[in-house]
Amino acid sequence: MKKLAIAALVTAATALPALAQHMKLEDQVKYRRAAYDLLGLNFGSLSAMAQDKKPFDKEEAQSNADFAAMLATVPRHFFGEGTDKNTKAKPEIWTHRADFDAKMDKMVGEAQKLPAAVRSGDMAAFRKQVADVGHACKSCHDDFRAK
Ligand code: ASC
Repeated sequence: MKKLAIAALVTAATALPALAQHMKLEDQVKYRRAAYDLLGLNFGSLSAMAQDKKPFDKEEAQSNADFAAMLATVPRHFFGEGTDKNTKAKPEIWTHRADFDAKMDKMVGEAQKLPAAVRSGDMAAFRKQVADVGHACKSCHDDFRAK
């Protein structure tokens, strides 16, 4: 069931770039916020486990990691020109788009290493990967997200 749900999400995600081009600006904002919210919930759970703020549960961690890896790919498609209005997105996203894209690439790449890190059963590797994702999130927020 879980695998099926993830497969459906992954299939849906492959059609995102074309979809986003036809969306109203405010709908793009809704879409990326929904993805970031769900990413934050899944990554927050992994982060809590990595810091022993909640017990490590392998099944939950695998689900969190699989969802985080997929959700991480979503927001970049929903930063069309003009979608900074009434948001924390800084205008620098569009004046420094290559830098923004590079930071997105880094975050997506690190998030996509989470499932293997969880499945390895190596807690040190898991903690390191969670930290690497957290740094990648923060690096983009520092430059491109208003406080
Ligand atoms: C989270 C979350 C973020 C990142 C960031 C990492 O759990 O919601 O935005 O980690 O705080 O520095």
